[in-house]
Amino acid sequence: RRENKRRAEKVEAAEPRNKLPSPASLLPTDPALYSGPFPFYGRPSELGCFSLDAQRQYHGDAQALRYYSPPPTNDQGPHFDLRDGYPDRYQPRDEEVQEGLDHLLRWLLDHRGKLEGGPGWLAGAIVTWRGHLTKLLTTPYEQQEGWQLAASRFQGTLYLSEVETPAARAQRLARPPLLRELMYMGYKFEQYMCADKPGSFPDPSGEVNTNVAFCSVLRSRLGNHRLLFSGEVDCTDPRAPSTQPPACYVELKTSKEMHRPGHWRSFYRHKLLKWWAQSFLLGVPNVVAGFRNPEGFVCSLKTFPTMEMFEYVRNDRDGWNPSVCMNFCAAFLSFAQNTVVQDDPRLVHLFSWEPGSPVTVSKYRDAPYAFLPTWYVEAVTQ
Ligand code: 0WD
Ligand code: CA
Repeated sequence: RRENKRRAEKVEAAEPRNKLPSPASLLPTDPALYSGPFPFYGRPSELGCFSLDAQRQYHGDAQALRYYSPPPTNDQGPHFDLRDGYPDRYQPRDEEVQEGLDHLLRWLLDHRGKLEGGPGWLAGAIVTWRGHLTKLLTTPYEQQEGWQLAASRFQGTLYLSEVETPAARAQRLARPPLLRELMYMGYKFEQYMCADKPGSFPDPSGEVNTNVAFCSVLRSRLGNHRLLFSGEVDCTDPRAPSTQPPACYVELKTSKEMHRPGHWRSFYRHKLLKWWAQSFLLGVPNVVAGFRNPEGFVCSLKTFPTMEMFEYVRNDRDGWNPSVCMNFCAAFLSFAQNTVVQDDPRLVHLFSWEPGSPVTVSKYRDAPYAFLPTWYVEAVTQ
């Protein structure tokens, strides 16, 4: 505890000078406080999409969308070498570039005039990445990693953009070589499972470039909160029962091969929670997992329907509950809506959370936390 306090003081001392007097309220995160009935969550509907190319340049189309193309099931199963091509055929994205909401704002700028419900709809909405909402959903059960979310209100809309915590930054900069390779292996699995065109086959001989991304933009509602968010989608299944997005989308994951019941238990309690939260938010019906052996080969695949994931922990005292996740997220969004009252793109409320503590708030003006870019603010203000 004393160690924590000393660390807190150090952070305080390094705090930017433009910190403003902060609201004193806190939001608790204990699961027991959020165990009510499942709140309303609207079926996410896709408003559009965009792509990022090999140079991380924005395109307002689906050019980066790939097609689900699993190996034939009649033979002995897959034998994917996930380490193939590492590091010589790997172009990793530059993680020093903090993009904030920029790509999503670019999409919004091009489409805000054509949104259903008119300009009034957007003024009452929350705009963010799906990944940020995933972190909110899993917060009541998270015991390792904290988060920081910057919030600004502008023309009524509440924008939420993640800030990398000092601990996350330190971990990223000191990432061990084995972990770097493991990250590559996740992307390599996508390459074995996806084709560039419907009806064609995967080509694992090429490069793995993690600048490339296909993002879906959706709207939904959680309780009384209107949401406009975007998430990266791995691929679409041309043979899915519904060809309508997001019902045709497939999420791909890799995980360690498991051999003991205890391994599976722990997988259901921790990993499946994250997989569920991420895919449920966007309305992705299936997650296809590739299990890798110690040599880095995927020799078995398993499809987890998103709506069946909770069944694995329903009777587990140490499991997770979707209602808790969604109720906490709704409570956080209400907390944020009530805290960020001033409409000002240069003003930021920074919501910070560390496991074992409640969510705290601090308030800043301009750099380094302001995240709505001038090009966006000016174009919308005109
Ligand atoms: O600026 C930031 N702090 C962040 C930006 C944090 C998280 C995401 N992003 C942006 C990136 O531009 C990325 O293209 O959002 C996009 C992905 O958004 P998302 O769907 O909301 O994020 P999430 O659900 O956390 O991740 C989806 C996929 C990941 O797949 P896995 O299977 O590992 O969950 O997006 C990728 C990754 O492949 N991804 C990222 N790609 C680039 N930069 C990032 C990132 N920071 N985080 C996840
Ligand atoms: Ca994935």
